[in-house]
Amino acid sequence: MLTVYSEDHRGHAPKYELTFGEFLPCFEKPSRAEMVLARVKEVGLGEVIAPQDFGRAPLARVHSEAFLDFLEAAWGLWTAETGSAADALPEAFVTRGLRQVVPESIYGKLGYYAIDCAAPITAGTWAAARASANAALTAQRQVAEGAESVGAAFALCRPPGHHASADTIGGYCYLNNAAITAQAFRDQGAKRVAILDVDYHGGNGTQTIFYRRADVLFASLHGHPKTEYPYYLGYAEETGEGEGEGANLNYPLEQGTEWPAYEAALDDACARIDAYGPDALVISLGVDTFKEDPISKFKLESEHYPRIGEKIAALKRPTVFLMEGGYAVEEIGINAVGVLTGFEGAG
Ligand code: SS9
Ligand code: ZN
Repeated sequence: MLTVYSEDHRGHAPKYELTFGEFLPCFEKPSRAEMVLARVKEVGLGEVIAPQDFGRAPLARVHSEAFLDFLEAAWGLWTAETGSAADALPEAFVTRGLRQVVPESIYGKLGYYAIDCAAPITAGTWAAARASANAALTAQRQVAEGAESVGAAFALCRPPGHHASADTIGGYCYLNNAAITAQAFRDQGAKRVAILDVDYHGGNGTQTIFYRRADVLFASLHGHPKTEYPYYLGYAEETGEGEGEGANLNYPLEQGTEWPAYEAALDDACARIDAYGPDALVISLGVDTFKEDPISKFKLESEHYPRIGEKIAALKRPTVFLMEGGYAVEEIGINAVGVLTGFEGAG
């Protein structure tokens, strides 16, 4: 399987995030991608190519222009206003009773466009986020134009994307790579696209972007939001709205979930995706479901990841895998690439 990887992610190495009541060193760090790349090479998964630059147009199909302007300008505005070399983070948020205005201050803008303090902006964030989206789009193009031999491709995206909505960042995410990829398939003629999100955290950004649409099915298995980030979305009763009714499937699972319950949910999601009949499949591939993950509470073991890949392969659709979360850095390569080799072995 082809891997798309850019070194530009290294320029995005924020220092601290707010987690467990403290500013802790960021869990989402460059070594994550390096470990996955090393494993891709170690198992000989296939060729590794650099992304092409698709420009801003495919990003703007999913994100608002104002949001993209903000992301591009944020670091410059931050340094100009604060003179600080620290990472840019919000200090107030637009919650109930406040006005939806975009203030002049970068602090005000950050609070308007961010949902939490886990998506710091640094000098290299915009370039890294763009390279990450370009990796996704390059993988998409390979699969869409694909010779028979390219039934699937892997974009080694960093930073991840599934918590970013049309106009918000959060949870280590800036541009929603899965949504951008699904939209690209649609814009190139796919009638229906399915996104399967297996990251531990509910893909609130992806859900929101497609919530009123029937042309993109979103199915997500994740830690139950009653106890897990992102807390305010990802409940089973969220099934879509208007034309999108029935095209949003959440599988919230309890803390401590082990393979049997996970497999049952995954089988159900795959059956629903199969019945939907998508022309293409996008996988938000997070491996923070692993038992040793430092911020998550499922109990999957390394041997289970190839089985996830086999189940995805059984759907027999053109498939783009996008790297999302996974914070047990030592095993992130084994687990993420395990899904891909499982997919290939089944094919
Ligand atoms: C855990 C804090 C989680 C954000 C997590 C984002 C995961 C992205 N107590 N904070 S895949
Ligand atoms: Zn996650």
